[in-house]
Amino acid sequence: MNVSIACAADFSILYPLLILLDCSDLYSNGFGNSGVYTIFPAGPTSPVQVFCEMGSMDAPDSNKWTVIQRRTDGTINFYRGWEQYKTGFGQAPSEYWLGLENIHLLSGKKSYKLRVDMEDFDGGKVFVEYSSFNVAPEKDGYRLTLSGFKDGGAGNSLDHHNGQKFSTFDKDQDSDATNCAKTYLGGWWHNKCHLCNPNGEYLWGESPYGIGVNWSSWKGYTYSLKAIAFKLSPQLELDAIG
Ligand SMILES: [Ca+2]
Repeated sequence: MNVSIACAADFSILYPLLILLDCSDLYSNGFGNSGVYTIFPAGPTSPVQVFCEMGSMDAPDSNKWTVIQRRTDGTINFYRGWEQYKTGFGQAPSEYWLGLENIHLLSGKKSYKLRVDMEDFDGGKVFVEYSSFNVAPEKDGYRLTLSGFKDGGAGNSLDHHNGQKFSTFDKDQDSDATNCAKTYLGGWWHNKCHLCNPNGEYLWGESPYGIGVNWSSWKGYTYSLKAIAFKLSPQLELDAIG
């Protein structure tokens, strides 16, 4: 008994030293199952809980996704201010925002691609991918940079937000005369104002214009999605060549 406890304690000390930056690193270190794990994008003293999608045992070379944003049921309030969007909020494995600082640090340490998976309330499922994804430091407003769009049926609504700084109701860095985050009820890389609003109010389908969890190029501005998740995976060499 004492032996197993000692092993567990030793392991928890060693864990950060492996520099487990993301879910891909966890997979490489023997953690093969999807689920909630602790990663260290800001270094060994700053653990962060995330949901990892490790793919299937049948396809060991498939992408290992680190989920950075997730809406599934409306249990978490996403109408929050700058400090909370900066540091993160919510609960893995349910609904959460990993935090702009963590996302920035992650995206600076490896070359990542982004996948966004979405579901409506009628069983429809679509996605988009971008072959590169980066979030700048806070001094540049956590500016978003994307390229290499691939359509899985949802359309390119996120492109409108490419190059934008992040805005919250208490920090307006958008390109509109109004306060987009306040009008549309969610922190986002708002432009003038949005073509997608993944952090908007969770509203179960048909809903007032622009304030729901919208992806306009798929379901328009008056439909709030059932689920959406933003996830990162390191670019594979094949992706870089392609
Ligand atoms: Ca504004």
